Amino acid sequence: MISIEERFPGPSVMGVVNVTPDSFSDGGVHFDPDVAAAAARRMAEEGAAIVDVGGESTRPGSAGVSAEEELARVVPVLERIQGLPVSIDTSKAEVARRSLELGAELVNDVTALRADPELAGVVADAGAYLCLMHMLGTPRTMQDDPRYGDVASEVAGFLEGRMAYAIAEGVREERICLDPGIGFGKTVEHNLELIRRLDVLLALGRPVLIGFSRKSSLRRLTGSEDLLAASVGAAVTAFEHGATILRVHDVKPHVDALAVAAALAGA
Ligand code: HH2
Repeated sequence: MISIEERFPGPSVMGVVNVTPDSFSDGGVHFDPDVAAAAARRMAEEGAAIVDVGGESTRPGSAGVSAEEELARVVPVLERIQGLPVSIDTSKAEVARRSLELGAELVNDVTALRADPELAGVVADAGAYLCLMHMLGTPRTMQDDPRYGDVASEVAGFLEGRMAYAIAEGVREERICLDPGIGFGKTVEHNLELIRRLDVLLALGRPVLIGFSRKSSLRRLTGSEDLLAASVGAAVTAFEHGATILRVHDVKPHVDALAVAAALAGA
């Protein structure tokens, strides 16, 4: 299998398909498997390089769901979108295993392999791609007064450690991408600093994924309820700072904006 940077050259758009009743921005919208599958197909047509299917909300305050419930949500969707490039947003080995059998090629774990001791082995055995994301605390607690000394170097240090763990468990380094986890235990200023100083994370030598789409920092910065323009602005800026995979809810406007940003950058 080719390296993740060859498979997802910058800029690559990852379209979000949340099969949950309670996600923070699109909860309930794709809860029906036919609707979720149609949304995934449309995202691929609009230029998404991959669609990220998730059955567990990680919004601030959320408690988590069982593997059975998560499987019941995502499997009917994955069965309907065979042949599309798929990422599975899960922290559970059982969910990842079944999703990889159903054609997923990337495991997106917001806990960076801390939640389930078997997940690293599942990813390694399948030779799947892996996204390791930083989160301070858990979704239940993460927005309770998050504090850092130097947010950019602490996040990079954490991800360096999780990458070493993944590699020790048999995941090939060239399959791994890193994500500072915008909004996961961060204030608005922390999120902005992480993008401004993305070079600190890029210094680890792995591609960086950013998910700024529709996050509450954008609402705080703009005062708007419609976060589309704010999301596109954040994604383009993240790309200009070196992020190559952009996780977004509104695929077409991001694909268009990033195509122009890439052309202007001479990429
Ligand atoms: N953000 C969310 C979920 N998964 N994965 C990565 N790698 N990076 C992110 O920034 C990220 C993520 C939260 O967004 P969303 O999926 O829209 O909401 P919810 O977790 O409530 O389903």
